[in-house]
Amino acid sequence: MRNEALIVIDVQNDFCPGGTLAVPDGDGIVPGVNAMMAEYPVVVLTQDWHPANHSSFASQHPGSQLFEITDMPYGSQVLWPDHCIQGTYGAEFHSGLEAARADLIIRKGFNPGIDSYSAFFENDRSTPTGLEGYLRTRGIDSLILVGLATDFCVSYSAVDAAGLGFTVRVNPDLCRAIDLDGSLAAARKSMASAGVEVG
Ligand code: VGL
Ligand code: ZN
Repeated sequence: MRNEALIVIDVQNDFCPGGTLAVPDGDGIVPGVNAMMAEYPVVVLTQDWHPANHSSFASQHPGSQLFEITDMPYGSQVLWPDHCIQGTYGAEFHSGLEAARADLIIRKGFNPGIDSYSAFFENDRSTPTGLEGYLRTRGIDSLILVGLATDFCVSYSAVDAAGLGFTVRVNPDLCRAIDLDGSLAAARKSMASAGVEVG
């Protein structure tokens, strides 16, 4: 437990009801996440943090549809509604989240040409965010992940963390999913094969 960090993924207004990429009941996890934050020696929050012209936004691809999948140089990419734009209300943490508890806030998705679901690597799965070094230099070898959304940023973060050699558990009660075309089932499968404990 002492070498374990709690990683809270993207509990931001745009992923909560009323937000531009609202996850059903996204705000329902806030009380439980606050309670967990009080119990862990190391707490990291992630913050999706896009420039207004981010290439993951359908608005940047004339003629495309929301949630369409497109080919990018680094692989396939879902085209999202504009969300979590740097400095806007939608990018702020949910007001009920006890964000002051965080030791570190790591921002991701700030490079206009590439998305970053994972807290560890951009979507090319190789450009680091720096979080691995932070955790290792603090002596952390085990992670528990909660947050939004289960099937995108939580699962990508969990799979990457397992690949880096961390022991990883996802608490599904404190996650909520977008569930786009089977994405939740796919995420469960990839977490299981990466050795992520879900429960
Ligand atoms: C997320 C889609 C786009 C997430 C972030 O936090 O799961 N999903 N950007
Ligand atoms: Zn995003």
